[in-house]
Amino acid sequence: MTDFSEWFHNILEEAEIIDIRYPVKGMHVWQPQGFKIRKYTLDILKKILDETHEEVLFPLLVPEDELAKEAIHVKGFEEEVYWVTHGGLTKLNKKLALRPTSETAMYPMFALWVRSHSDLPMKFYQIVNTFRYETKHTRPLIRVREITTFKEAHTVHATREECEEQVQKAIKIYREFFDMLGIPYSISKRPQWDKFPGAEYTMAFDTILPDGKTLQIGTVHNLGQTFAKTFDITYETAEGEHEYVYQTCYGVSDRVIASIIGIHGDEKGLCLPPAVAPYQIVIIPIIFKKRAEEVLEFCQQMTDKLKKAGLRVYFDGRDIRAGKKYYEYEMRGVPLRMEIGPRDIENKNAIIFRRDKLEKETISIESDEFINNIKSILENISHDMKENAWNAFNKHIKDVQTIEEAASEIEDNKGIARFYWCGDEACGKELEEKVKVDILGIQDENAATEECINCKKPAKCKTLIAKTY
Ligand code: A5A
Ligand code: MG
Ligand code: ZN
Repeated sequence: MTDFSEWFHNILEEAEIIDIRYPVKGMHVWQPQGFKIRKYTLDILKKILDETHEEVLFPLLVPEDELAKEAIHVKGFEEEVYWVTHGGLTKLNKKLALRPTSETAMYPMFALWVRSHSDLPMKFYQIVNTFRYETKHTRPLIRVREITTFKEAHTVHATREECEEQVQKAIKIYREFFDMLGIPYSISKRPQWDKFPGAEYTMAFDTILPDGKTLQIGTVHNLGQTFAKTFDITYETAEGEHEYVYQTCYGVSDRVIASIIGIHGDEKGLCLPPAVAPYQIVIIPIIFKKRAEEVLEFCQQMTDKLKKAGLRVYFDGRDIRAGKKYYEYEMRGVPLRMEIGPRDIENKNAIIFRRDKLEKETISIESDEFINNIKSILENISHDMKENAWNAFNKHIKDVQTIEEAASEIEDNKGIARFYWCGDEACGKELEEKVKVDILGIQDENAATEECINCKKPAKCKTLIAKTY
């Protein structure tokens, strides 16, 4: 991929994922193909979350006074909030914000819901659109002003320890989610100056897109008691005392879909993990003048059989050249293509083409055992795509000893540099300036005997730096 940004825009259009011509900057239209990928991605996430969380749905509009209550939080979002000021021709007494995120919509209600220690923990999530008037360059799915696919989870706990444990549980949930999509990631604690407004600390997942820039694809925030104190969320202990709760929240967005597209795609277009592909298999009849009916009939039966086995299958019986269809489904990223002609029917064979490896093989379709074979090929595809993506990712994350090495890692090798650091804000900002990068975050590591790459003072941790989206 010579120019990722151009490739990305082209594929969104050609594969009919989203239409970016909607006449509001940073807001786009999901088209049927994109919507299906989004749906299957969310199905995976919901399935994981539903085991331990409950789904809710809060209003889009947040009253100005609630939004303004948590001073640090509102400061962090003040430049990004869209306001509703009128109802028809009537000026509203109280302005209403389009949620940039839902803490200030949810937590006044949490204050009513949480009564006693026996109500806790509470774990909720919702999948909604949120609005952020982003001033940085907007990009489809990557930095949008209407985040259409915002999954936010919010949890409430009695103790600091349990809250801390929830942060780890959320990290585990996101690991599982990204693993199922074959998206590689690094996990680090954001520096204090880059944490979520109002959080005690923020843990972030970052992936690397093909241009070498990192993309934050998920965050987990430990909110401590900050919001509990602002919104007066308390519970009664077994001893009858009133205590403030501890809270976490964590979110992912449309960026997950951007990563699926960007990380697995190649020169031929999309390459979709079977878990989220709108169609996992496309069946193409190979038709000659004779026996066309027979082949079409056979392909239809094959389609029904595979569908019955729970697979998402599309039978393309259009009367156009097979080569044209191949090109189209390769571009659309369908994981498996099955080609069936008159000779295959005679020999009880089919040709299978793997989108990820661009390799063909002949499989037997003599007995219905072949369905299990196809399922295991799809599993291999998922496995190989994930491994391939992680190999590429690991090549672009390097431990370095000097600032020069860090700079050349980022310039030439396009990725993340990792090194010892003192943890000091002034030193960190100087580093960001020198190498023209952002500090992604820190990873705790025994650093007692090491020195900071920049100021040479004793190191406290390892840090990751990269060019970021
Ligand atoms: N309430 C918490 C969960 C929250 O809002 N966290 S957050 O601000 O970090 O956003 C969650 C995730 O949304 C981020 O990790 C990032 O992946 C994504 N995100 C943030 N702004 C975005 C934007 N303008 N466009 C697309 N995704 C965005
Ligand atoms: Mg922002
Ligand atoms: Zn330092």
